[in-house]
Amino acid sequence: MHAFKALIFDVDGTLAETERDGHRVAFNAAFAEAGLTWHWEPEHYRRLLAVTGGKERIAHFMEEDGLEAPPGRERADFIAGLHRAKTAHYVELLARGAIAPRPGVLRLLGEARAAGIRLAIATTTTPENVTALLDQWTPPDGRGGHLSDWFEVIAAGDVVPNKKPAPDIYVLALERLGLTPDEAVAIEDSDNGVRAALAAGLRALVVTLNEDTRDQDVSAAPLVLDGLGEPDAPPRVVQGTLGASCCLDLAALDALCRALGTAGAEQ
Ligand code: XBP
Ligand code: MG
Repeated sequence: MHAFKALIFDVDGTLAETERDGHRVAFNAAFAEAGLTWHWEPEHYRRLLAVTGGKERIAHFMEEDGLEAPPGRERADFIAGLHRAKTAHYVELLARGAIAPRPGVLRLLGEARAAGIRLAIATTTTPENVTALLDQWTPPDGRGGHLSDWFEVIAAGDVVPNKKPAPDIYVLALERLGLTPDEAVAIEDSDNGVRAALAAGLRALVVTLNEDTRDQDVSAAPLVLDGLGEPDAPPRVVQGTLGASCCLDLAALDALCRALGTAGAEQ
């Protein structure tokens, strides 16, 4: 018996490094296609990541740089059109196999599924991006099929009024799972994600920092690593402990839940 019933994963930056070589490239392709000279370099894009949601990010950029929609175009409609084109470019890029899972992701998903732990997603990105990303990877149990089918709940994008750092998407994921916050563990990569999960009441929270988020303040999370890691390539522990485990596995997550006193599944 494990100390939690479900794992709720963030997507961008957590399951894979999707931002710099994925979303950013797709935004730039959409801008070029629309005849705009806008171009987001990696450093600029990293700063823009403070704003979650692609449409919201474009709107923020336009505001910051005093940019207007073309004459005769309504602003929200213009942004929505750009964003639709961006999504198409992103999905196309994924179909070319451009983005690999972060080390340890498929291992942990495989362990969780074999143990009957339920899987869910809570992300600000567009739903079709999530399935496109998951389904380019081979499910680790060797039985074929689609990896997206392993996830009982995929809570994504505009289905909630407020994106992260608001708690809405986690609240929705928990609601759809029919679980209380103490029965699930969240896995995130950013300060916005940490704030969202904590505000939804999820105390068992693991952060796997990456190139874009390594300088962010995620100190409110009880366990912070630089990745999930693999037995032959353990992660660096930034905060908290992996217990007796060398990388993030179910035993480490059990120990985390017990230390926090969540251990919902055992009560
Ligand atoms: C991800 C995001 C998303 C993506 C772009 O945050 O902020 O906006 O960058 O996706 P998180 P869309 O990892 O916290 O979910 O363009 O589809 O919005
Ligand atoms: Mg993220």
